[in-house]
Amino acid sequence: MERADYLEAIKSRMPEKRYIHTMGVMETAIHLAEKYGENVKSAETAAILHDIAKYADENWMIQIVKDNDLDQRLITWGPELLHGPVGAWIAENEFNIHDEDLLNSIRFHTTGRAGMSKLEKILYIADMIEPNRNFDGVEKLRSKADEDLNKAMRACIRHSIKYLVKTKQKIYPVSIECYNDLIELDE
Ligand code: DGI
Ligand code: FE
Ligand code: FE
Ligand code: FE
Repeated sequence: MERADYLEAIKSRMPEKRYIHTMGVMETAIHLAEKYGENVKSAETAAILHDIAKYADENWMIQIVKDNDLDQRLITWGPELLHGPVGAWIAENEFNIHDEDLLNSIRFHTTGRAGMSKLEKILYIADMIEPNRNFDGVEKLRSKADEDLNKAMRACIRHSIKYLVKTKQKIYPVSIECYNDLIELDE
């Protein structure tokens, strides 16, 4: 499928604001793929599909997790963490995408994980810094993303963990593993 087909397919599944966010992630992911030598088409497709499950029915998503032997902790973690793994399931089963790296980038776009691939980092970062994001500190993350992909990834996961602590949310162990994996990088 081409860009226009994917965009058409996601449009009816999300409110306009999320669609605009998705276009921003697409633009940013393509830019990062060009800059860091990743497959541009993979980055584009992953970005377009990354939030496809964001508005899916929670009970349906829980059923997907149960039926497909996904991490069962997702069931009790609340809806936010379901849409990545379930989005990857939709990409595979509805859009016939079997590129495991592309699927993983969707699967882990909310939590990150230890040992992320270049494409996974690109999508995680693009999701966080796309032009429509405007939280405190986003400019710093944007300039890091233009300097070094790993340092940008570390800054992004650090920002996420800090945010979760500040808002008193429980932290999914996979996010902690991502943080630990990157924290040893040289400043
Ligand atoms: O889907 P988006 O809004 O574009 O972005 P996202 O997929 O990165 O989702 C962000 C949400 O996920 C945000 O509300 C924080 C939440 N989140 C990320 N990691 C964790 C988490 N929530 C909990 N409880 N634990 C986590 O480890
Ligand atoms: Fe998301
Ligand atoms: Fe994110
Ligand atoms: Fe997103």
